[in-house]
Amino acid sequence: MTKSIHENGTAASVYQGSIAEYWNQEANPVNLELGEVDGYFHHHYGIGEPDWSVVEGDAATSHERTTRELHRLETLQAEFLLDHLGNVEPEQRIMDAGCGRGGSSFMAHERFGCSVEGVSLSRKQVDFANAQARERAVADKVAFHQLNMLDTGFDTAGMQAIWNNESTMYVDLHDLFAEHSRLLARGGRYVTITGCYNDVYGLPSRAVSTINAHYICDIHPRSGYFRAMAANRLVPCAVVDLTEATVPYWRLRARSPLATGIEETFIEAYTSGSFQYLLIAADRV
Ligand code: GPP
Ligand code: MG
Repeated sequence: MTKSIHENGTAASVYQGSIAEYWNQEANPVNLELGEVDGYFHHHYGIGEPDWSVVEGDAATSHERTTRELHRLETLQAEFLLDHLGNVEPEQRIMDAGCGRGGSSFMAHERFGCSVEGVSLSRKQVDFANAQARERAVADKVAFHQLNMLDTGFDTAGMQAIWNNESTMYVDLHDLFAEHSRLLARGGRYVTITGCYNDVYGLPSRAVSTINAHYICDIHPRSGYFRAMAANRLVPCAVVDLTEATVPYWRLRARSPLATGIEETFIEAYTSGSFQYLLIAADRV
């Protein structure tokens, strides 16, 4: 039976409740084994050229070498996102919208020394990430909250920077950017890395629709980002097409024993031109 809105904690809709449920039960080895490499647990994909030697040589160690390599590419992606957050001072506060198990939040704190608030609908992800914050002895600076990113309740203009690392496809962009715009200080920075469908191709391809069904998400058109930003005082200052940079990650992942079955669909989506992997950075004016 469909759960009511209220049975789903902070979820504002039945849909959001289904997202929380997905992430509360998620335990894909492709995320957990990669995270165990160095303790940074990511829920996003990778960029950069892999060292293809990992799929060759000693079969007994190939799995582990491939896992480390996939993790390295995911970490590079997070570093690239953080490179676009601008200057953040230690006394400032920033927000990871859709923080997953907290990998990027810890990286951001280490880079800037600032306070980081991570928000997720999933109780399990929030508890996992807060346990990591305690283990790392940074719980006074990095905190995770079971909150709806569309309605966080945080103070107006209290954030110097906000990012969504592959989490915008779970929300309406106008609602999202209205809330980000409220939270960001004037002159603050917003960054997203996202998969979007390509308006030049047309409407979503079969591969894009398959990705939507796989993760229960709703991939937006590229145009939708700029429309919703413009309507909410967010002015783009950098747009980087990372499509070519992410395809090798998927080709390597397709050859890993940790593949989940969605790999060929991503390769098809990207190489057909129907889907793009973009970084968009914007100033709050
Ligand atoms: C990766 O999470 C990101 C998403 C599920 C959001 C959808 C992103 C798009 C670009 C469409 P994950 O690391 O948990 O996924 P997986 O288990 O496949 O590695
Ligand atoms: Mg993953």
